[in-house]
Amino acid sequence: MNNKNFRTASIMLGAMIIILACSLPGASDATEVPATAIATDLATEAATEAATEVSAPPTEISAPSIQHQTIPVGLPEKRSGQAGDFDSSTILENKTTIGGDRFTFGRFERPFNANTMDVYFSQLDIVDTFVSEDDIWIFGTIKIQAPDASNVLSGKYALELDTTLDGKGDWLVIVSNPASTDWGVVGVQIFEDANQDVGGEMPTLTDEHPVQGDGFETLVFDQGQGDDTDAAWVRISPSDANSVEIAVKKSVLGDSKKYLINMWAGTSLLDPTLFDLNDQFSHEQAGAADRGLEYFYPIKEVYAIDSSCRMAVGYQPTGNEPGLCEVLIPDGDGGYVEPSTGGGCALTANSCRYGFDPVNCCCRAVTYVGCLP
Ligand SMILES: [Ca+2]
Ligand SMILES: [Ca+2]
Ligand SMILES: [Ca+2]
Ligand SMILES: [Ca+2]
Repeated sequence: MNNKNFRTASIMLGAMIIILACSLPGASDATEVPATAIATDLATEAATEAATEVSAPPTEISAPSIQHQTIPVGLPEKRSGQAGDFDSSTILENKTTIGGDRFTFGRFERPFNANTMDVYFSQLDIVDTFVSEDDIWIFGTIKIQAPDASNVLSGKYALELDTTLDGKGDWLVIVSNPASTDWGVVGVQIFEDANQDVGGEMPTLTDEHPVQGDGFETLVFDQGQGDDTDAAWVRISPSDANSVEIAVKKSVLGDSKKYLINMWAGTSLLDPTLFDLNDQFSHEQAGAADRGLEYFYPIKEVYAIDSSCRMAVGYQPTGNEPGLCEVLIPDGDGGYVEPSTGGGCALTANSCRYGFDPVNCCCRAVTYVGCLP
């Protein structure tokens, strides 16, 4: 390359560099938007976007389009059933034996932590259950021992209904962390076992072979969403801070006039897909709450859960229904004897199948706090 050509090339190259430089962002050109302005715009845009993203969910939640038509008022005075449940509140203190925990029979009394069983959860300890009805609703009341240390009902509470009377639950109405004495649908869900695999081959009892069921798999009502927006409700009883009241529409459950009902309290183990718990876990995995069952004691993978026995509503049970509350069934050998009306007690320990209460002169029931009616 001679000098002239080199000079020309250098000039052209210099011109190109100037042109390129002028077209780069940040070059000193009055028509260009300053970089700081762009940055500010971007930041504002990002902030607006972020603000929109953050504020979007509350907007959706705070503006539900659910229009409720039918809201429960109060519970009927007349009860259709009552079943007490073991009160575990003094177990740790007195080192006494827990009653009512029989894994293989589908009965749980485990308002404690796993393995060490040294923490008691009063908000998960069912002590009494009630059922009542009016023309529209079935009401289940779960009375627990006491709210937790923060004075709240932190947990899940559920009604399980067997409307086909075969011992296999058909419906689970479950509520989470009830907090208000006003009826509401927040945290309320209804699940159905549409494919009827709850309970496996041996309803209520532990199956001989592992059950691969999906529990209550069909969500038919979710906090106001569903075919009936008013299907189920919850409140804390306005007259008793220890009682959770759950209302479910009869029409949603197929208008069954006869059914078996039991109730639950729990946390993560009270999961619709884990029913029946005594089919999904082995006895070895689940453990036992009763010290007398040495091989299985203490509670292990199935913990922080309580269940009540099954009450029969709308019909006279035979007494052979699986999981049924103990009912008064006189029998030939050591059956129930009416207490004498005069002084003294006509009953002895031999009169009672499940324990004798000499103070009140009555027969105890395994699943009943107090005496049989
Ligand atoms: Ca129980
Ligand atoms: Ca209990
Ligand atoms: Ca079973
Ligand atoms: Ca199922």
